[in-house]
Amino acid sequence: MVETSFDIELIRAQFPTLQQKVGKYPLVYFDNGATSQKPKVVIDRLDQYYKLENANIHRGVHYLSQISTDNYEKARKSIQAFINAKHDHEVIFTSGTTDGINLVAQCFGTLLEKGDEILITELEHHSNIVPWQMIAAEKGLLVKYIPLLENGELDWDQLDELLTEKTKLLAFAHVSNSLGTINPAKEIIKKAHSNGTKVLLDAAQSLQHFKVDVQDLDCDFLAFSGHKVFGPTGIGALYGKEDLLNEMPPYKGGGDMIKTVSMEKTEYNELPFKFEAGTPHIAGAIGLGTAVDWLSGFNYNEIQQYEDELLSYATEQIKTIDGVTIYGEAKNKSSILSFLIEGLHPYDIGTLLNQQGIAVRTGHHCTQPVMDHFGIPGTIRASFCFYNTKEEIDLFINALKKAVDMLK
Ligand code: 7TS
Repeated sequence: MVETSFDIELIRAQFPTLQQKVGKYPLVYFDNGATSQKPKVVIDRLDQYYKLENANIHRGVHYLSQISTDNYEKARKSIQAFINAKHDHEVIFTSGTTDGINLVAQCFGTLLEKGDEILITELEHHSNIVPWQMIAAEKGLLVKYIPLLENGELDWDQLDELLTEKTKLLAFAHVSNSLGTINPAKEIIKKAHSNGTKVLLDAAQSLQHFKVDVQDLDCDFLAFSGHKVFGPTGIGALYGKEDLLNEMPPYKGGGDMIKTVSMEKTEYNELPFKFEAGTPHIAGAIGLGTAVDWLSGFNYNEIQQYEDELLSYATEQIKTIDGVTIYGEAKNKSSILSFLIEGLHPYDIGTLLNQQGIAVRTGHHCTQPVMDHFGIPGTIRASFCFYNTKEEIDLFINALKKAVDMLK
């Protein structure tokens, strides 16, 4: 029995999407790794913004523009508090994790020289691989990888050897989106720093599951997406240490990121505006502020314990099905269950599960090097959130058994 001290029915009641049926089946949403559903408080906040507050920010002296600007900057402070950044201007609004990583690759990348090295891992989402390969090709840098082990953990023992005097940045996922592995971020960051290497943490899959404190971790950059932490799509944030952000040139040129522009030259604005060219996703930022305030109202220890119990229960149950292989059995693992069933195509399983109201993801999950490592084209991935229940896992397992019977 999954025990919880928080009231799961009260939590679920806040999510309109979860109240639906898919045909005659209740929706079982196990695609939280891709995006989370939104609580009513966030939906209402967006509604209020567009109904009553809509105006462009930082430019107007009028009533609505001032309200919008205040709320946008208040959202930045909410995110500062959420990740415990030292200053609010260390929080840059982006369109998501991908955008944040690209910003660092381009702007920090500008400071690097031919022959410098970027260290990433074999476990990364494509958005933490491709931007580094792009800047490496442009600047003549070398991208190196921490290798993956069979159980889904990274071979961090190789860190000392892979870090050289040329390694300027280490970038890695806090939590793997395809295997659920939780990387020992604090310890790794400390080692990288002792080599003089800066660290970017891809927190796309961690903030929704456990407390992340940028000052405690001492990461130099951290990127995350709003839509995975109960906020809107198209918004996210990049945290960067003040001195590094100041040192880096801007990412995009345009309005709001400048102090003065003449026909000859431009003087850039101060942080955080230097990195926020153009009209931003104002509603999104405000909605994200509401989402992280809402999430901060929970006790993370309870969330983590509850999700661990869900994962253990699902893992135990799925092992009763013949021919199941689980990918990712790290000791420290987040609530992601990736698996295959011998002889069956993941896509067929996903389709039959969908016909029974179960939403899972199939494919390579934008982590093709991970799939190559295991010699498979993809997996079926069930990813859980604290609004999921043991009863939903039972529905999933029964639906999976039915799908297997139909296909075998
Ligand atoms: N990094 C990790 C670890 C991710 O899981 C994702 C998205 C990203 C970066 C990119 O985030 P975005 O919001 O900028 O797209 N992961 C997934 C997934 O697992 N299924 O769909 C998106």
